[in-house]
Amino acid sequence: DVNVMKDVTLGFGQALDKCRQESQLTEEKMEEFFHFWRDDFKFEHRELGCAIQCMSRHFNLLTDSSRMHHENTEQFIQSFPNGEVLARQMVELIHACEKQHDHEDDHCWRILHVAECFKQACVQRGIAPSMEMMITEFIME
Ligand code: BOM
Repeated sequence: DVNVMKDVTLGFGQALDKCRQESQLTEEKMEEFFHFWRDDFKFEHRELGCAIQCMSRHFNLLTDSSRMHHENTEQFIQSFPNGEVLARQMVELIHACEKQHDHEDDHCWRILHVAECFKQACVQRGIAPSMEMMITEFIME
């Protein structure tokens, strides 16, 4: 459900400010985290992968080898309203994307490519929120 994805993205995005410095992700490279869902968003900056790694760590969603921690990620998603309707599906989508990119040794690059793959999978399944929804909600908060 696109509403759940909107809430999870905004929740996850709360860690962006904290992670900007250590990942070197400038506002020029990504202004707000919800821009992730823009149709024309380009996954080209390694710094974004580093920032997603830092943000995931912040919520304790990664294992020691910087892969998704399945149980913690499922619980994190379930902590949002109606999160249980998407939690399993999201964990499965991310895991399928991890398997596709497992050969990539650099954690930041791998996570960037996993994130892009995850977005594409969400768009295909119709669970990606629209930018209109994201902006409206972001302004209301
Ligand atoms: O192998 C490393 C796993 C990293 C997961 C990357 C997933 C991409 C997340 C970016 C978008 C997030 C929106 C919601 C948060 C879901 C937890």
